[in-house]
Amino acid sequence: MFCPRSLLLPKSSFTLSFFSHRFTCNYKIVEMARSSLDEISDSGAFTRSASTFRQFVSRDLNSQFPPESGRYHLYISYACPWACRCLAYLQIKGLDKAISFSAVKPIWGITKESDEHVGWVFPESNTEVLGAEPDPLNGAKSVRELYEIASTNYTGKFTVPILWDKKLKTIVNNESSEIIRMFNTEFNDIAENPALDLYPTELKAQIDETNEWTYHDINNGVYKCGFAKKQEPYIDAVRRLYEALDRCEDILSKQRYICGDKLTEADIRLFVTLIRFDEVYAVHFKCNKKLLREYPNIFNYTKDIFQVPGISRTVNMEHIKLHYYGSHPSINPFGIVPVGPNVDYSAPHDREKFSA
Ligand SMILES: N[C@@H](CCC(=O)N[C@@H](CS)C(=O)NCC(=O)O)C(=O)O
Repeated sequence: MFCPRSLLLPKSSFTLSFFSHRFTCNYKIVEMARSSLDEISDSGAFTRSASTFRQFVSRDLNSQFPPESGRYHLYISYACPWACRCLAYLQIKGLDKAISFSAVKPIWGITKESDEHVGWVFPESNTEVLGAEPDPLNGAKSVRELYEIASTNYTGKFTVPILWDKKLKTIVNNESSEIIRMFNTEFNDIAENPALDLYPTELKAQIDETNEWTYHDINNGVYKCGFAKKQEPYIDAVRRLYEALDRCEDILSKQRYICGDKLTEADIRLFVTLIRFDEVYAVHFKCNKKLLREYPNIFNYTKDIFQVPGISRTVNMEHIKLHYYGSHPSINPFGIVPVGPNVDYSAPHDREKFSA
């Protein structure tokens, strides 16, 4: 049972605190949660809901979404780890000329005048926030508007990333784990780096197995720590997070990458969380049992991935910090952004020792 907080009611209807308990009144509401902050179960634990748009760009001859150059656009936030996985693929597969992309403003804002919903919004000009740009395709003011263009009866969250089809003016897919699979294989005729295979046949089982625990305990695990509304689910999420990080440290003490001696999808998926860890999650999500910098192998590994050509362009620490510290008033009511620690991930690392 979810406890919807940001319901789509006219501003005048009720105060939000009215809804901070289990919702039992008869007024017209939108049933599904509208923001990650609302996805809290009765036990106080954060429970992420599944993505909705799940179509595939495919090289199959009768595909509704063939991999044409210039046809698709990736809407991202530089703050969002899930969106940045996709951006990382765009860069390292050499797809940035074939697939355009743009970033929203880092701090959530009101998405519509008529209600209270807060989410991703576009800036009014290219100069308003460096790195963010107005919607180049639909002139939308918010990501919510894109969902409303794509579907008239959508009731889910208005999340990034979005893979948008310019031709059919719709969302193809809003699930990053699937978008990266498409980018890995389906655009190889137009990719500048088609030979790079981050999900090779011989490693598929190992990558899937690694993704399973890294997703639940690390990628999503930090959110479970940060969004928990009761002590027990927080403690449980922290325990699992640090067991998983210890497991990574052990694996990375023996090999360069998380699935062996080759960069794979599992590394990109892990990296987007690790790069945000000391700057944000350690403070904002209370993941402070140990810093990333206290794990020598994970720390060097994070630098190693950051230095893969193209990856550093996907890391905008200003947007990352502005977003988390500025968009979750229930966690950080005054939106103060901590000044540190400014970790230098471009500094030398020791990971080449494994390639000798
Ligand atoms: N399952 C999605 C999750 C995407 C997601 O949760 N994105 C967050 C940003 S990090 C978002 O857009 N949240 C908007 C909201 O909660 O309203 C994926 O991996 O693509």
